[in-house]
Amino acid sequence: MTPTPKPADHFSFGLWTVGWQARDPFGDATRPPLDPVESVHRLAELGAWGVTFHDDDLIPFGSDDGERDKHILRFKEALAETGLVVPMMTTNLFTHPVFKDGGFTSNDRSVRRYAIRKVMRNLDLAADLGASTYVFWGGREGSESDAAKDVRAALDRYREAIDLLAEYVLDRGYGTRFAIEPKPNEPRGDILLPTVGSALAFISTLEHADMVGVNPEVGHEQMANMNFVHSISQALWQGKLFHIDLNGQRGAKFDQDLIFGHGDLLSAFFLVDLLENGGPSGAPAYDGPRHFDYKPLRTDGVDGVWESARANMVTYLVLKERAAAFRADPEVQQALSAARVAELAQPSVAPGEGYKGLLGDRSSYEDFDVEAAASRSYGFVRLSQLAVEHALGAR
Ligand code: GLT
Ligand code: MN
Ligand code: MN
Repeated sequence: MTPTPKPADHFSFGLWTVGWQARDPFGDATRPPLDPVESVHRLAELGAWGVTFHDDDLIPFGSDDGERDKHILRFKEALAETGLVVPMMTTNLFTHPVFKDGGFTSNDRSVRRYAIRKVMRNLDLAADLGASTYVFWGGREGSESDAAKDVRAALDRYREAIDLLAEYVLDRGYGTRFAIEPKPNEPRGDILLPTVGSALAFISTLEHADMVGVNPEVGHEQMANMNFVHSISQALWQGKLFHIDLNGQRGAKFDQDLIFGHGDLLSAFFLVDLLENGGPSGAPAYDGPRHFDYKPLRTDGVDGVWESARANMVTYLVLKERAAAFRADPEVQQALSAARVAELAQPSVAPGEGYKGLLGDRSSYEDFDVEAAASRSYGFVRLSQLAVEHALGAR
C-alpha cells in the first residue's frame, strides 16, 4: 500500500512546475496552458498543502493594474475554497529579454533598478498572501564570457540589491525571510553563487544576514557534482536551510528537473532521513515546506502532470517510511555503534581541557598506539548495505 499525501505532510508545488507546457530549447509546447486556479484545485485534491509562484506565473508580464487585481482575486478565491496556503513566492527576473544580462547584476544600470522595483512590488503581494519565504534564483545573473562581466562588481550589485530589499521588508514590517537558490549554469554559461557553499559565503557579507538563508535544489547541486546531503547538512549546521527544492537529477549534465527520487534514489533516501530523522542524531532537522521543483516529462499529457505531482509526494512518503524503519532496526543500531557514528558528536578535547591538557595527555600522542588505531575496521560496508536494503524495502 502506498501512503496517501495529506496537508500535514507540508508538500508544496510551484505553479511553474505542473504548469510547465514543456517548451524546451529544441521543441515547442506539448501541453496546453494550465489555469493557476485549476492547479490549486488539483493540487489540493492530491493532498498538497501549499502552492508557490513567480509574479509572472499568476499575472502575465505586462498586465495592467485592473487585470492584475482580477488574477489575484480569482487566485485568492481558489485558496480560500481549497485551504491551500502560499508559503513561498519569488520573482521572474529571467524570461523577458530585458533580463538577458541579468536582473540585479545586469551591466545596464536601468535594468538593475527595474529588477529591484519588480521584486518590491511582488514582495507587497507576498506579504498580502502570507508567504513567509521569498526566493531569489538568479538564473540570469552570470556570464558566458569573462571579458564581459566584472564578477567582483556584479557581487557588489547583488549584495546591494539584497540589502536594499531586506531593508524594504524590515521597514514595511513584513517579516519575510529571503532564500537564495544556487545553480552552477543554465541558462547562463556560468551563474553567480553556483553552489550552496558560495551562497552561504555571500550571505555572510550581507547587512541583514540573519534574514537570508538558502533554497538548495537537489538537481542544481548535483549538476555541480556536489553531494546534496552534505550541502544540506552544512546549510542546516549554519541555521540557513530556509527552504528546499526537491527533484531528481542523474549526474552532472543539463538541469533535468526529474520527479523526486527519479534521479539518485539512494541520495534521496539519505536526504529524507536527514530532514525527517536528523540522520544519526534522531531529531527532525527541518520543519519547513517540502517543496517540489520539477518538470512533468515532456512526453506526457495532462494525465502525466497530475501523476507526476502525486509521484513526488508518494516517493517522499515511502522514503520517509523506509528511513524510519532503517533507524528503528536493532541491527542498524548495532552497525552504527560498531561504526562509531555517535562518537563523532563527542568533542575531541574535554571541557576545560584545552590544548594544554591535550599536550599533557601522553595517551593522546606519545603513548598512542597508531598501528592499533590504523588497523581497526570502521564497518561502514555493513552499515551502508543495511541502508540499501532498507531503501529497497528488503528488510
Ligand atoms: C526556474 C528554476 C528553478 C527556480 C525557480 C524559482 S524558477 O524554473 O529552474 O530552479 O527554483 O525562480
Ligand atoms: Mn532545476
Ligand atoms: Mn528550483
